[in-house]
Formats: sequence, structure tokens, C-alpha cells
Amino acid sequence: MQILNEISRTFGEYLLLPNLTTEDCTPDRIDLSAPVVRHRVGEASPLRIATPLVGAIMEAVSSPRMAIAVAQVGGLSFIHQNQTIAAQAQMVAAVKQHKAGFRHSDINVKPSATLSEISALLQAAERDIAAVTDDGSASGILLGLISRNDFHPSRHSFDDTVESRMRPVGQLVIAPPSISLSEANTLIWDRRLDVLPIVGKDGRLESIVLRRDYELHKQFRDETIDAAKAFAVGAGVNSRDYRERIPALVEAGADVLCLDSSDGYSQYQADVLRWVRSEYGDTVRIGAGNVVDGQAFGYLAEAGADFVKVGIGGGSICITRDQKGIGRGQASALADVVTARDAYAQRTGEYVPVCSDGGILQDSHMALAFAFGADFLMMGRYFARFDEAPSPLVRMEGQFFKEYWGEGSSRARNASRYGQHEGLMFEEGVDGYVPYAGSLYDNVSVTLAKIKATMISCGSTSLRQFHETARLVEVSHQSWLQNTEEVSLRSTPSSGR
Ligand code: MZP
Repeated sequence: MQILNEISRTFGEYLLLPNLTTEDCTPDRIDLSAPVVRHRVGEASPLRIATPLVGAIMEAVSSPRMAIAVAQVGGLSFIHQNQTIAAQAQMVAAVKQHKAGFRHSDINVKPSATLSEISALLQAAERDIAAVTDDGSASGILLGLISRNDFHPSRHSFDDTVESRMRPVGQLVIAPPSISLSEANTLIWDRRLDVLPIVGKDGRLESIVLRRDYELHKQFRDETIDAAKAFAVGAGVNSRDYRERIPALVEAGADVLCLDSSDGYSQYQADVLRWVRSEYGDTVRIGAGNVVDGQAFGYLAEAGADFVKVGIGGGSICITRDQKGIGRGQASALADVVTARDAYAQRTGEYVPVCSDGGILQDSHMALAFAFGADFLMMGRYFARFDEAPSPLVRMEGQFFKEYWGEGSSRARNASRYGQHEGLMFEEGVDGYVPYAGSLYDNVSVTLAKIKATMISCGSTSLRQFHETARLVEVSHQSWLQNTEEVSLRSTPSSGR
């Protein structure tokens, strides 16, 4: 037995000290781009992302719709592996086949919903318009559109149905799936539309084109796309059925793979990494993890990992530390792994990016993770709150929530992630709710603005410079308690985000 002379620390235990802000530190000059996979030091990574945020490999988070939205804002998603090989490959293929500029309809209702329900939904999502479909889904038969301008409390009973006030499909400008993005945008401007529904021959809503996406496109100039301009997407794999799963995912077009395990410091992972190298050379890129120390990083990097994911027990839905007594505070884990990454790069000339996975409870923790040296961040709770997450939206006591559950919960029963051989014998995650936060696009804009503001205060224009020059101080228990009390007193509309 060995007791390390260290306290396991998390992000909330640190604050950044401002450095000198110079004239070149303006939001438009800040480069948040990050390498995703291994590359020679001084050369570009074959896969880079403009927005260093990545969706978790979780059923409550990853779906084609989420993957497309995250790639649109310059990040990356991984389709989860706790499903059949055919189902996962189909999700990957759906992302690769999606046409840029066309998005899944965010907010959809049945015609029988009440005006009160749609009003609350639009308000919670901070949106103006919703599609009305026969089954209330994003791919149901389109029956109409309803916007905030179609009803008013002083003129209409909020117990009336959406059907009574919607603009029926016969009165709408719609377009077929064959329309190009530039034709769709011309139609939007010529006919002064806010939204153009794209409807298939069977009357089903396929996607929508929004006027506001023009603005978004300006804001998120760097979508994550492949050489053929299709959205990039990752996929989770495990160390059990990899010989069958990986070829199917590669065939479906996955741009990068990631071993999905709660504890990746294992011979099983090294076996998969070596198998991928021998089968595919460098044409298939695969990350490994999760680990919490430099030794484990070194093991996986030597075995050929293209990136290494850090984090055990810090996930918002995770109870691994209670169940197994394993884990490490995310800040301490990152500091150790990042030191090993930089030493490995110096020794071998190969840079293996580090992904900080889980435990981001508020936006300021993202800046701290980058200051600690993370190349990019994987997040579950953050993305699960958005319209684009696949989990259901539920209303409780007048508030909207999205369901969010861990891969180690009895709902997901992801035994391969937890190395449990006889199915899931005990839980390592919980099944719960997160406050609904509306559109991913709006939230990511605000998050990026905050990260950039922190970097400006710290005098940095790139993540590498930020890591190299950041000055962190530990927060005393007393000031941490005081801050927590102050936070609970604040009640701004965005405080839950
Ligand atoms: P968070 O962003 O919600 O804090 O954490 C998401 C991360 O938690 C995932 O990427 C994954 O590594 C981890 N996770 C997923 N399920 C569980 C669980 O059931 C878990 N324990 O810890």
C-alpha cells in the first residue's frame, strides 16, 4: 500500500488570477481550436475542432441530431456504443448523410396541445416558433406552424388547442428535400420567412432552414466537417465486440473512435489499440480512457491511443466513487496527465491530446479545465439540457426538465463500459433530470463568450498560451462556502445554465 502525498482536488477549488490584457486580446482574435488526435509536434492534427467541446458517449446525449448540432458549432460528438452494432452504424451514417444548413426541427407539438403548453415551451426554449406535427415529433406529418405572434392571453383562451391558432400547412411556404441550401435561403429572403419547412413526399417534416442560421453561420464559421464537407462524427467502442463493431463503424463513415470505459488503464484497451493499428494503420483514429494519472496516460499513449480521456468518478451522474472507492478529483487528475502528455511529446515528438471528461458543473469550470491543460472537454450534463438532446422533455411543477441518466445506471445497463461481466450487477450511475436550457446554439454562443472573456482577462489568445501562462490559486474552504451561499442567493434567469 502506498499513500500519495496529495489531496484530490476538483475545479471549484481553484480561481484564476488575471494576467496583463494586451490590445491583441479581443474576442475575434481568440483561437479556441484544438487538436483531437495524435500528431507530430509542430504539425497540424489530422482532426482539429474549432470549438473544443465534445458530446459525451451516452444514450441521454448522443444521437444524430445532437452530433449534427455540435458539429455545426465546431465541436464533435460520439455516438454511444450501448446498442447493437447495426443501430450505432445507422446513427453514424445518418450524421454523414445530413445536408449542412438543414436542421432537425427543435420544437414540435401535437395539434391537440394547448396554447398554454406551447406558450410555456416557447418561453422556456426562448424561441418564437414551433412545428405542429401529427405525433409531436421532429419527423411527423407536418400540419402547420405556430408562433408567439399567433396568440395572445388577452384575445385567446390558453385552454384552446394549438390547432385552433396554428397556420395550417396549406398556407405555408414549404420546400422538398431536393432543394439546395442556397435555394432555400433565397426563398427565405424573397418570401420574408423566418422558417422554411422541408417536407418529404409523404408529408413528413424532414428538416427546417432558419433565417437565424445565417447569423449563426457567421458566428460559428468553422463547422467540423470532413474532406467531402459532411459533418464529422465520432463513435464509442468497447473492448469486447471491437472486431465486429469497429469495421461496421468505419464503413458507416465514423471519423474517429473512442474506447468507452470507466477505467481505461487496462490490457484490454492496449489490445484494441494494437489491433486497430495492425488492421488500419493510421487511417483509423481511436482515443482511449478513462484514466486519472500520468502513468496510465503513458501506458495508453505507448499502446497507440490517438487521444486520452481523463476522468473517473467526477461525472454529474456518477456514483463510482461511492460504489468502488475509485477516482480522483478532476483538477488533480488533469494536472498529472497533462504533465505526462507534455513529457511524452518532448520525449517522442508525438503530441497525444488530452480530453477532460465530466465534472463540469458550470461554465467557469471549462476555463479552469483549459487552464489545467485539457485540449478539449467531453460533457454530458451540459449537452443533455438542450433541445437537441435525445432524452424526453418533462414538465414538473411548472418547470421544464430533460431526463439525464448515467451509463452505469440501471436504465442504461452499459455493462461493457463498467467492465461488469455478468450484466450490470450493481449501479455506478443515477437516473435523474437536468433543468431544460433551450437551444444548443444559443447556449454554446454564451459559453464560448464566457471562455473567451476569461482568456482575455488572463491575457491569452490561444488555449496553448492560456495553459502555459495561467496562474491558479487554491480557494480556502471559508471563501468556497461564502461563494456557494452567494450563488444560491443570486436568481438571474440564466443562473441555472
Ligand atoms: P458530466 O458531464 O455529466 O458531469 O459527466 C459526463 C461523463 O460521465 C461521461 O462522459 C462519462 O465519462 C461519465 N459517465 C457516464 N455515465 C456514468 C455513470 O453512470 C458516468 N456513472 O460516470
